[in-house]
Amino acid sequence: MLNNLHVDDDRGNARMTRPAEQLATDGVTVVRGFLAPDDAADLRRTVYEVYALLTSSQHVPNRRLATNFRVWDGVWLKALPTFLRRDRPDLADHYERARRLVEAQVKRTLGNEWRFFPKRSYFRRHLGMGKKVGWHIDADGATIFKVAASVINVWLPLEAVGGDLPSLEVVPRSHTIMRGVPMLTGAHRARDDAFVSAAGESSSPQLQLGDALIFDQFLLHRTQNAGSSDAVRTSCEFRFVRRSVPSLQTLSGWARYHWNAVFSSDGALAAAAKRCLDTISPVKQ
Ligand SMILES: O=C(O)CCC(=O)C(=O)O
Ligand SMILES: [Fe+2]
Repeated sequence: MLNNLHVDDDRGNARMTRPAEQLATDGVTVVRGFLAPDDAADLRRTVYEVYALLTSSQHVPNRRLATNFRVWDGVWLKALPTFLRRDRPDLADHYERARRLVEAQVKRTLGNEWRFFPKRSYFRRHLGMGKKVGWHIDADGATIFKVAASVINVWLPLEAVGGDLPSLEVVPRSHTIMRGVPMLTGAHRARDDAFVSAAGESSSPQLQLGDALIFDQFLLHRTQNAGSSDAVRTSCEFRFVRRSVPSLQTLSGWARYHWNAVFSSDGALAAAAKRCLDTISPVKQ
């Protein structure tokens, strides 16, 4: 059974559940029926209503909520409750209930130490192949590592994916490799095909409404190359964080991250040098 965290062995010692174990070894796990059918349908309805509300809103007071929605049809969950509470308290209650359910399921499936991380959680509406996201890890691609060392994405598609609509394509076990690879800090934080095929074989799981794909922030993944140009797929990216004792690997990751942020050709030092040069020798018109 997937839902018990502590399975006792013959001597009564607790060990990890299969999803927790698989998440640790493969960096990714699929949990079928993560949400019960009614709960999944409620979540879907709620997310669709949030999209309808944001689409029809003349003014969204929170700037980051408004910008994410305008630029990539993303809904930033940190600002969502306050926005809903003001205009649609009924929808705020529905969202809160769904979020709590997801959190309870994460704790039950993976352990009590995981906490919801709204600052890096979103709904995403993927409109056609134009919005396809290329190969990346969330650690640098979604600037997660900057904020926390141990983070997972509980990815819940609100339509069946892996057939007509794109699932996520993942490279199992790539999280171990990627923890040892310098993170990207510039505007382009994608990895190319050659890099990814050297990291291992990929797979694109078929998922139904209610299934969850849960993965580590260092796992290589992208939007599956599937679906027509007018495909619409909506999904939830609920990220969860846990306290972790900083390991040597984590500390060297931090060091590498900040080293890159300062010294790379598009990092802070390069930007400062450019500003300085621009001041000394302004471009002639
Ligand atoms: O929705 C997609 O296709 C990409 C999502 C993604 O990269 C993520 O949830 O981290
Ligand atoms: Fe991602």
